[in-house]
Amino acid sequence: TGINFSTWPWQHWAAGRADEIALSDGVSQWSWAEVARQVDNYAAGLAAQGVKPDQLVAIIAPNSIQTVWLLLAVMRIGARSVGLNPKSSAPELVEQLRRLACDFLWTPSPNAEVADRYPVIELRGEEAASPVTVAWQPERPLTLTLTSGSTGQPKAVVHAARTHLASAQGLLAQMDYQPGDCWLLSLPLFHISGMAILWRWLYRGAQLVVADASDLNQALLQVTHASLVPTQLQRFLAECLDDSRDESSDAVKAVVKLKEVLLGGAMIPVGLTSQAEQAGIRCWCGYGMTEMASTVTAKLANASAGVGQVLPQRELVIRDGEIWVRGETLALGYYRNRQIEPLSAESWFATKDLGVWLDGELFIQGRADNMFISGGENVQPESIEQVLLAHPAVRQAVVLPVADSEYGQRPVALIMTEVEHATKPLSESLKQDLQAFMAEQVTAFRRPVDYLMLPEHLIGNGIKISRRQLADWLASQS
Ligand code: 4YB
Repeated sequence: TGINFSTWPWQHWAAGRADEIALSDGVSQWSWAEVARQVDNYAAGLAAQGVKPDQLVAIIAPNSIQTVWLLLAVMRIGARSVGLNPKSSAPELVEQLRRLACDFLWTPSPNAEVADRYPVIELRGEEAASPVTVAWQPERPLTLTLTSGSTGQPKAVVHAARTHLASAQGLLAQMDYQPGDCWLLSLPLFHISGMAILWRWLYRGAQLVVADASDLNQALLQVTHASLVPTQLQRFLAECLDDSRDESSDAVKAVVKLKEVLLGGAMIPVGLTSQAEQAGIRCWCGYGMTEMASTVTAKLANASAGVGQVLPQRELVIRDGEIWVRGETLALGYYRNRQIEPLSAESWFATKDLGVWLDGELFIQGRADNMFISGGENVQPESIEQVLLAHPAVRQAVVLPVADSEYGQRPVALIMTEVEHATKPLSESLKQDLQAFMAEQVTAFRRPVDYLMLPEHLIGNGIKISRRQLADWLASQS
């Protein structure tokens, strides 16, 4: 029983809730009527600069109010956008833009090496003399979102309003996000987790808050809803609980307006969600991926490490241990050579994630392509990481194989700790502590043979750590 929009969602809300606050950037606020007017003006500005339907605009920017306006305006004129990580190196960006064959570029920090190759557009409003004619079309390809598998170049996943809205509808059948609630744009729009926040906002007609990415913890105190990767929640709780040390947990609850947090993107430690619940924050554990427009399964956090049940509008099966998905939220395809090609030959999409159903709940065991063999035994790095994460000193853990003459490969753990700085080697005492800890919990062939500090420069875009880059780094260490 979802909403069937017959216009662009912001126009829908501008008609029904014209004066209600829709958007805020911490300084200014816009009502739905103002959002609809601004989008039309920016759309006219794009059209005046020559942007045409079905053309591709690359956006290289961190989240900002401008990024939101641009994304909406690009859709409004029937064009498409793709977000690139602004932290990528210039050669990486040049290569991605070339592969995407983008028509225009927008970036707040032009770099000659990148920007000289493409027409750079401006975000400027113009009073539309003749209104932009592209009508609402839920099937129209609108957004491209890059997703990097463990190998090779990132793929550009194409979604339409229909798939994004189906994703929002199914998730909001579970999570409570009402007009008056504000969801922080807490993850980048160039990643599906950020894009999904935008569409939940559009679907519900609630509020979206865009804040300076440099102070996430401060922004989290101003909103009711946020999407976070586990490490972000960990940092928030550490800082927030630290500030109110010696005070009761009631004092913590008083400063935190946050009602609901959606977690995802990686294994979610149970200890983390129970700590958040003590601070009065309801946590939802999600499992999802770019090809399915974000969350596929979700549940309210509890004592089990599972990721709950399948949300409405999605289907999920496990074949030979691997998770396959499909449904209304499935992407239109991958963008290659200016064409949209099907994700796969059949209607189901193979995720490469291994999973099991236990007590009516899905458990993610790790990615099939991360598994390696040690002395004839299968080793799933994620299962070792999960145990390491339960150690109080460990904030982040990545387990990788290293070559071994006797076993073929053996596990090594890269660790980020609560206290130490990433430039220092791990202390001997912590190493010994971890060895003893692991000896109690996992069988011998799964115990890491060494523990190293996770190099800070490879922690990545803050969403996902690249195992490939870490493996290259590890190989260069010996
Ligand atoms: C997982 C996993 C899990 C994904 N356990 N591995 O709106 C949301 O759903 C959201 C909220 C907060 C943070 C992130 C999100 C996401 O969208 C995450 C979606 C995502 O990570 N997409 S991805 O294409 O970049 O990667 C997908 C892969 O990530 C999956 O195939 C899994 O391997 C892994 N993953 N959730 C363990 N709960």
